[in-house]
Amino acid sequence: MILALAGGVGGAKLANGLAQLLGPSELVIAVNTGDDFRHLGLHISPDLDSVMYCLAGVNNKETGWGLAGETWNFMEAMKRLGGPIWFKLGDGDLATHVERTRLLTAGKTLSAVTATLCERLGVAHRIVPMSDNNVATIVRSKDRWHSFQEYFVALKCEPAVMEIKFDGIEFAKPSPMLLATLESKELEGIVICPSNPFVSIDPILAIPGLRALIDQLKVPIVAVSPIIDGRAVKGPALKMMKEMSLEPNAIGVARYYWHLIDGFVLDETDSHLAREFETFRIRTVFADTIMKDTNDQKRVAGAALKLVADLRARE
Ligand code: FO1
Repeated sequence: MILALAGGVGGAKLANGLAQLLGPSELVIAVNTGDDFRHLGLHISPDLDSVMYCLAGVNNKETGWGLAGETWNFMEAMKRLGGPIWFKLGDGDLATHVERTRLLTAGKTLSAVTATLCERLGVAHRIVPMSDNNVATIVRSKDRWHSFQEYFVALKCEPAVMEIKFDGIEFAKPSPMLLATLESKELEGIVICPSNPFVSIDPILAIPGLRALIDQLKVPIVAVSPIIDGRAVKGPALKMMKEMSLEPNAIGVARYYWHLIDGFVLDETDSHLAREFETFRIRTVFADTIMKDTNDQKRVAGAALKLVADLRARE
């Protein structure tokens, strides 16, 4: 069994590739919920939805979030009423948030609600929230703290990030399936998807006790670089690295993950960095990691799984 840690668009793509190669009993995808927030009275879980829609094959491939072929009547009506329209909720997507909120209000956990939504969308693989407790990523720019979606969507990632916190993390427990997977004898490896290390992967790793649990595991941990040729495929990862004085390339990512990972999948355009990686005790492989379609996703997932297998064979 493989555990994938995912968040955002890059996470959804690799998770989908893994789901093409592994059966539902062979893969658990644990997803960041630090981006979750309440909006218009609804519980929005952007990363869970990005992964769920992608595996259901109904995702909007242009934006990376939301549904394909979406209509926007709700937003247009909201605009006429002068309501908040900064966060775009398509008509079909809105149904997901309404149903999630209805089930949560009825007392179900986010894990149970996610399993129900996945089942209804025909997703057989296990997509689980990192935690059933509320955790909210907040970012500080100068002397102001912003909620994640305010920073990401309303402010278009423009403020320079100086500090990141995960509000409520001290009370968060790993979701039951995430914990069970980490404690399972069947676990063969962990794949860290090419998601933003600071706001997608760190919230998962920051759950109290989780890092200690991972550190004592004997299985290989492999990350796929979200930075390709000195550029973030999508989102503010590279900008954040510069703002946090980290080397703004794949080396910076590897250094950030250094104590955690055994293997690193980089894009072949970064092969000139190979010599620098010799100083790390991390096995690196270079592959074409651009994921435009399902075949690309399968190829990158295959490279990550091969690296897990190679590292296991070496032990
Ligand atoms: N991202 C945007 O840049 N603008 C939006 O209006 C927006 C709406 C939205 C609605 C539902 C949803 O699940 C995701 C949405 N996202 C939007 C994406 C979201 O902010 C990001 O995917 C993540 O939080 C970062 O991983």
